Amino acid sequence: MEVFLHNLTGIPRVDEAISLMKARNIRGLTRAISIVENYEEGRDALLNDAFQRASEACFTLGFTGAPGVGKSTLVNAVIRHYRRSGKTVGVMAVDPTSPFSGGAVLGDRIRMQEHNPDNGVYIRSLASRKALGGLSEATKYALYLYKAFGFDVIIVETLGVGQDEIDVARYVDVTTVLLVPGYGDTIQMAKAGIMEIADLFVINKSDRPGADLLKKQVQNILYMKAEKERPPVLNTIADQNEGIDDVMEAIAEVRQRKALQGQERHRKRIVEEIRSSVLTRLAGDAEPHLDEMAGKVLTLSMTPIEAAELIIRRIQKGCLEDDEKNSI
Ligand SMILES: Nc1nc2c(ncn2[C@@H]2O[C@H](COP(=O)(O)OP(=O)(O)OP(=O)(O)O)[C@@H](O)[C@H]2O)c(=O)[nH]1
Ligand SMILES: [Mg+2]
Repeated sequence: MEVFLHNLTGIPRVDEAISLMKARNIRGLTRAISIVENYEEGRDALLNDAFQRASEACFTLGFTGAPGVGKSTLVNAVIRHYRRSGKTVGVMAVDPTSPFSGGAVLGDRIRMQEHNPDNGVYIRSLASRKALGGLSEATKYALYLYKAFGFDVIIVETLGVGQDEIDVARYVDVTTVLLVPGYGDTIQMAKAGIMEIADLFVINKSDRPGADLLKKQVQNILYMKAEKERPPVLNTIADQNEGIDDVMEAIAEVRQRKALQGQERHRKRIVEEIRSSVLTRLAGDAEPHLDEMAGKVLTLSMTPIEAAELIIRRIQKGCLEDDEKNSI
């Protein structure tokens, strides 16, 4: 028996979509994405709910690169890797040039079909940017829906061609940029913005001539970066499943490094907050002494440095007296 009631058309309403999502029924997610895509009434309520429930435990991965470099083939291999360890995977194929049923996207759906009967994998293409008023916005909202649904791993496939795609990369934890030998524009692409967002470079189709040369070229460009932040460059032959283990290992390392950096950044922010509180407090404590000390400096009985020293001693003495009082 169906647990959820539906309206006459059989399409879940917004509240039903939210309930289905909470019950981890995939129909809820499919419906939720449509509601967001089509700006249906109740869209904000749905998104607010998703924002609140979005799980930060989801690991989000981006794969980007020019058309045909083998993104979907690599993503397939990555899905297989995670499924072997029982993780659920949500995939989003973002293609700004294709409408929902367009060529490349349809191709993706067929190629990734091998995972469809498997309940642990959900694959969906996002509609064109026009339908959503901005590709990166659309992806951001869809990511929240995926996170609210609670996949263990979320994968976003994008064409690495424009600013929008670069923005999308900022929403995911680890971004992998795919290049292939023999594409005249790869280095050009690598130089434009993509360099900034890549956590990892994969030279796919390494069965083709020029793979080693391309790897060296990319590594040369990356020398500009500090060693700690230099993205690894790996070779794969995705359609033969070659090099995938190394990619997975590199992704895990990057994830760990970025998590540590995140903690370090957070720590630095806290240190700064404490420092500024201390300075404000000390300046306040020094305030009542400043006039008197200025007089002494004016009559040349003290230098400003000695005056500051004296004030600090007085403040410290005051603290000691306070401590003594408190301990009684
Ligand atoms: N020779 C060779 N072909 C590959 C390799 N990996 C993928 N391919 C083939 O390259 C073609 C494109 O692969 P896709 O995975 O669809 O590439 P994509 O980047 O997802 O393409 P779009 O989504 O259309 O941009 C397919 O015919 C794959 O079988 C590889 O390592 N070597
Ligand atoms: Mg593809």
